[in-house]
Amino acid sequence: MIRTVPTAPYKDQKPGTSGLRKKVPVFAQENYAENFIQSIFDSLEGFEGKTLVIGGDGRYYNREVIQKALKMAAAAGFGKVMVGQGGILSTPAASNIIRKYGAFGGIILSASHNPGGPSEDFGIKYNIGNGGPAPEKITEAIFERSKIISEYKIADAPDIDLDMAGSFALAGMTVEVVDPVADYAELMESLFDFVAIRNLISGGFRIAVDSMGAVTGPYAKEIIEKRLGAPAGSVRNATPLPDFGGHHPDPNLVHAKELYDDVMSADGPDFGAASDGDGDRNMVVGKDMFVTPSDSLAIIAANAKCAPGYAKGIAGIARSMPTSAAADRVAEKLGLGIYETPTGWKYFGNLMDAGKVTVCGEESFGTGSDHVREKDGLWAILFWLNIIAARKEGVAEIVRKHWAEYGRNFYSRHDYEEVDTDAANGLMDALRGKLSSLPGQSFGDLKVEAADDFSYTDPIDGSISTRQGIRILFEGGSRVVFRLSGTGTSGATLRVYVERYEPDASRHGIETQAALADLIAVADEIAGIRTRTGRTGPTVIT
Ligand code: VG1
Ligand code: CO
Repeated sequence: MIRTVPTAPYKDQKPGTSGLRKKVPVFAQENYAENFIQSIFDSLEGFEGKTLVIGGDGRYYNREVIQKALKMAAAAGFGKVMVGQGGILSTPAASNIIRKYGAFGGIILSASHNPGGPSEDFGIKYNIGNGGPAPEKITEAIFERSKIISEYKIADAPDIDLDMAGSFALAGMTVEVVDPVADYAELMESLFDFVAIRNLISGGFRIAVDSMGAVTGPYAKEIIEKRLGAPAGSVRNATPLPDFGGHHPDPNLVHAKELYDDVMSADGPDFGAASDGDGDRNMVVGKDMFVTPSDSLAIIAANAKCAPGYAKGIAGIARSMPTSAAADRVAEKLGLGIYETPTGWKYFGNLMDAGKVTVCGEESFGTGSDHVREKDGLWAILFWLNIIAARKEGVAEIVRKHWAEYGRNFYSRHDYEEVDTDAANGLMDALRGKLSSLPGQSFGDLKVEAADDFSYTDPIDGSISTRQGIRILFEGGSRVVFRLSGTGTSGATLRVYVERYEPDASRHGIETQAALADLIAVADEIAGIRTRTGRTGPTVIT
């Protein structure tokens, strides 16, 4: 029995960098989730009888929304839904399942690195048939639809038991509750040299993986402990919890500090890694070395042939605009194509589908390849372990040698979180107003070469994305970038990205913030961050 329910539109269902994210109480409003899910279905065509994939990162409200989505998918006419057992699917695992089984698309329930719980964040994202996040054309259509929606359709049926694997009927549609880990683990095993990594570990190389109480726990347990033989307990915080055990599941130096401190301690592990809420981000640390995500992308690209899945070499590299140019130097040397896209994984999809790039990355702890169409935290961790096993060198040695060969791109991101929205918009508008007058101006030793608001034309389909971040480029390759976050749920978050290229190896040991101090000061001078936001410093430095 299909029920048609009248509803009134909400005006705030505009997807951001990665889907719609709101606080749980917002999502729990009457028909709020239903409206958005129906708006997704109303924006798609030709899915009658086809398969939809549904899963989430296990956060608070995950199960409730999955039940709604299942019944609405049945009412909309899907033939089958594949849903992760327990409602669990990491973002890269969902992408893999969509691709592997030729699904029409997928709904991923996650607010990624944002905290979870009754008063924290929830999110819904739609992925298309290539397994990647819906492009802007579709997210725009969903938003437009959400503004005028007047009814949704839902099957009147009992809830599906998400904890029991198997096939079930739901109002004429099949629901297949699938093992969330098996296909993904098999994919990883096909890409990396598990024998070499297993030997590395059995030879005494100690690793610690922090799943931060979020979705990667079961994946890391299966792969790192079971298949690669790391001792039990190597994976920490391995049970996905609705509130992530109170953790802020963002793998960076602030939120994964415990792991970092452990690896840096005298008798700590040789290698540490962490993943975010939905499993698409990664942080990698070795003894005496934190690997910046931008460097990680460059090093993975430079050493790709170490991994069997990439032994033939890679087609090209793509990075988001704020990500450092470390990867550009690798591309140049190896004669590979390099692409600079706006922030957000959705911009990489076309390049991968067209075979232009194999490896992609973002400064925000995101790295991935064309094995799926999402960034992939565990993939990056395994890639590092494979490189370490193949080169028989530790993290710090690999990184230092990379800098010596290519030069070092000193890099840092300063976030000002929950800033007053008007103040943040005012700051960006004022910067935009200054762009034409900046080139030629000097600030101490730094002379502005160019300044613009980044705009991207997709080389495959010609679509244009404007206002993607303000860049101030200095002579010699240093730069400062300003953007407002598109994933936050309260106030505005100002992100300031600072980068300096240093070819001289004798200067590579300088502490990052010190190496960037003059640029950080100039960023404040040009944008008036302190005066406009009332903040004396950033909330998070990565
Ligand atoms: C942030 C990151 C961006 C990333 C996005 C989604 O976006 O900066 O690089 O793609 O989160 O990642 P923003 O708009 O807040 O800067 V995730 O792990 O939330 O799916
Ligand atoms: Co994420």
